[in-house]
Order: sequence, then structure tokens, then C-alpha cells
Amino acid sequence: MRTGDGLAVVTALMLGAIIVPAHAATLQVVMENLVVSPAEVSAKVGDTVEWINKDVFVHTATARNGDFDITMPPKKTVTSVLNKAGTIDYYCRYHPNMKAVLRIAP
Ligand SMILES: [Cu+2]
Repeated sequence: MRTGDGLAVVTALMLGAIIVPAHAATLQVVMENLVVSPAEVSAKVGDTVEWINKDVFVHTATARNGDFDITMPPKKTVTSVLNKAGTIDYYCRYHPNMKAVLRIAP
């Protein structure tokens, strides 16, 4: 490889880092048999969470700090976009033993 080629590659990589926006991810949180899994999820602002309720009763993902309160009807999936950073403890209002943590990076 000539020196010029190497420089071009490095330049392309640098441009890529600047131009390509961070990909927003979609994460899945499953509620099944009264358990939230995974119990701890790391995400970023802009990511989408698919809240999947596999049980036959309603669940919620209720943030202790009030940042979100999502209701999942039985056997339904609800999506929400994370728009605020923070480490959020959340639980189900109907089954307070269902607890999990969502770490949202800025
Ligand atoms: Cu519940």
C-alpha cells in the first residue's frame, strides 16, 4: 500500500466518524411470567424500546422518577422512544415485585 492510499483510508474513516450519525437501536424488554428481562438494559437517548408483554394480564413499566409510565395490555407490544438520559429504576404498578433498571446514556 502506498502512503497515499493509507492517508485516504484514514481520511475516509475520519469523515465516516463525523458524517454517519450514531445508529439508534431498538431494544426489547420482555415481561413474561411476572419477570422483566433483561433486568438491566443499557440504551442511549434516541433508542426505541419494544416493551413486550407475553403474559395474559396487563403490566406497566413505571419509572420511579416519573420519566415514563408505559402500559402494556396482555399479549401486546408497546414501543417508546427514549428521549432523556438517566439511570431509571422502573417497576410494574400491578406487580411491584417486577423491577428493572434502564440505563440511558446521553
Ligand atoms: Cu405487572
